[in-house]
Amino acid sequence: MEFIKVTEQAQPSVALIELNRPKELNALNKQLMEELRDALQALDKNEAVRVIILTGNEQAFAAGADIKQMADKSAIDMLVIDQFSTWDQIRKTKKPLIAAVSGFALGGGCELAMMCDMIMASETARFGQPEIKIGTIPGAGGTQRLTRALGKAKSMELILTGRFLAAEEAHFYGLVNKVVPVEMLLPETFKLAAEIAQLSPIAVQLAKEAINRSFETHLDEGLAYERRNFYLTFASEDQKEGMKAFVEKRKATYVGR
Ligand code: DAK
Repeated sequence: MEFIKVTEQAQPSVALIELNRPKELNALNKQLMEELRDALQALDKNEAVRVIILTGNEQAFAAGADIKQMADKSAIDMLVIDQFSTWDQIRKTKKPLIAAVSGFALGGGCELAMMCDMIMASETARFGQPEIKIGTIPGAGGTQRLTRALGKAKSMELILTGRFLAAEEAHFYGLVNKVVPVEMLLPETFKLAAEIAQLSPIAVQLAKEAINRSFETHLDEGLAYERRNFYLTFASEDQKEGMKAFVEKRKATYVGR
């Protein structure tokens, strides 16, 4: 791996992926996204991992897709090379994926953070979809996910002007879960991850799937999907253990079966 760093057990059951192209503010080129796809696929299969954290560095989570790599491409090049298909893996990841964002999260960087299940932000985090300033528009879900998170008015303002949203404002609008001082970003993110990692991975995965359904379907279908996943948890040892432990007034131990 050249452009990302993966630590499988950064903390027990929690993996850490660090985007690592600092000179280019972690611009997401083809190779980086291929490495990220491969890492996510491997961690998703790794039973020792229950939660994955994705982060950048203090200056940037990621300043977008690599503009230099796409500047002179034609529409047909984009279609035929289809280098952006690697991005599909982010939303296919079954385990909880938490973005820890400091500095710039712009364009594809903002979209990448929004594809994660939760976003923890440092006080220096700045979110934006500035594609309009380089003559294009968001292409990895920005017009959809930002609008769902912020509402139409603010999303229009950001996408049509390319303005940035500061961390506190992003928190006010519900784009991020929490804003913390820079030095607390990873410790606080690990704390959140550890809380989830001790729970039943089966229930966590089914809950994540059901929440994501709410963005993809109408209410009736979403509710039916949720009910199906709820019933499915009763096929797991974890559900038996969780409910038994509650009745016996002890802490449950979840094995992921
Ligand atoms: N691509 C390539 N290089 C970048 C870059 C980027 N997005 N962002 C920064 N860099 C490079 C700069 O060129 C510079 O390199 P050198 O000149 O030193 O070689 C280095 O990083 C440091 O940047 P600056 O010198 O510009 O640093 P400043 O502090 O002055 O400014 C900045 C920071 C973040 C405000 C500025 O760099 C900037 O505006 N960057 C571009 C932000 C942007 O427009 N991002 C959106 C790109 S379009 C899709 C998936 C994804 C996408 C589309 C489709 N599908 C799944 C279909 C995504 C598209 C995009 O993200």
